[in-house]
Amino acid sequence: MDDTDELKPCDLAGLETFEFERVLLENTLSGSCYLLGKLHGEPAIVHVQRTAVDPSAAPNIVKEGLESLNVFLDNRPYFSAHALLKRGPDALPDLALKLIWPCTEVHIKKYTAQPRRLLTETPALYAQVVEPYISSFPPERTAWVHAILEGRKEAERVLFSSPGEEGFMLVPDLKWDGTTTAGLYLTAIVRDGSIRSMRDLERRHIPLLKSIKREAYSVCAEKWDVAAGELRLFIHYQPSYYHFHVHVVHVAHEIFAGMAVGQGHMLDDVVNWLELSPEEGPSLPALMTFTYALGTEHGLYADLVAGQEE
Ligand code: M7G
Repeated sequence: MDDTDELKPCDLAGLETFEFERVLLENTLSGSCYLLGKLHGEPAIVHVQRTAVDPSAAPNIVKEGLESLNVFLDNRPYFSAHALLKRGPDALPDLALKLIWPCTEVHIKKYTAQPRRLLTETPALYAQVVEPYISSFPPERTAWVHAILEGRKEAERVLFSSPGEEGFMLVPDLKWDGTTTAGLYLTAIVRDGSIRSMRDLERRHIPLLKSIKREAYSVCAEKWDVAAGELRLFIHYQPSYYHFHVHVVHVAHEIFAGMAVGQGHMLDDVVNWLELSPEEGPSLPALMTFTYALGTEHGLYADLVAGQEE
């Protein structure tokens, strides 16, 4: 435990210490932005976003939930207004805040607005550039994963858990604040830390991947009445965290960069590659060439570009 373990960043007093430095990224679609600054003197990223409106709560908000209305466009039949919500015990949250503290250079680069470029990663380029990059990450980078798997964090949020090397945990993703079903976003995290990315998958992992699919379907049907056909199960390559996990996202979810062609791979397709892999030797995910977009600030970008040119 170091000195900063005593400090609380994510409460009103902690946020009052925020020293703003610059806006990293602005998203006009979600009406949100990422701010860089310092909290308690340590670098911090704060994501400020308006909460999504739950369609089941919206009619009542329109009817009797508004404190005031400022109509700034009146051009019958078109009207636009700004409104303030009534306060009260049932008031909905105005903002969904996310905080990374203390944050690292990798976080800052990830959330900084930057151009994206397409790259082609052969198995040789994987061995030469990507594998050493993955191995160079200190274990603290995935400390949050181990805290979940060991039941030290987010324990009350766990939706499914199975033990042993072939086990995994299903939890609501950091990206989802639970306000709307259309925004449903879960993450299945495997217990086997030797699977760092999709490239490490082998035929023997087929039962694990199939059980992730089965349990995700079952949890989403039971808890949110969301059917299998409403769920997109996919894997990122490149991911941000090299501890294998599967994204479980409602099909109505707005498409964002992580779902772009090349970045997301359907779980079913990956299972199929494994089924088609030779009985002996490397599996198809280890033998394939992948083309995907990376931000020019990404830690792999410069070396992959140089490797491609060789
Ligand atoms: P990824 O494909 O490695 O990276 O997915 P991405 O962020 O580019 O999508 C990691 C997933 O884990 C993302 O969907 C994150 O939102 C999610 N995630 C990250 N952290 C640090 C946490 C966390 O502390 N708790 C939970 N529940 N999810 C997290």
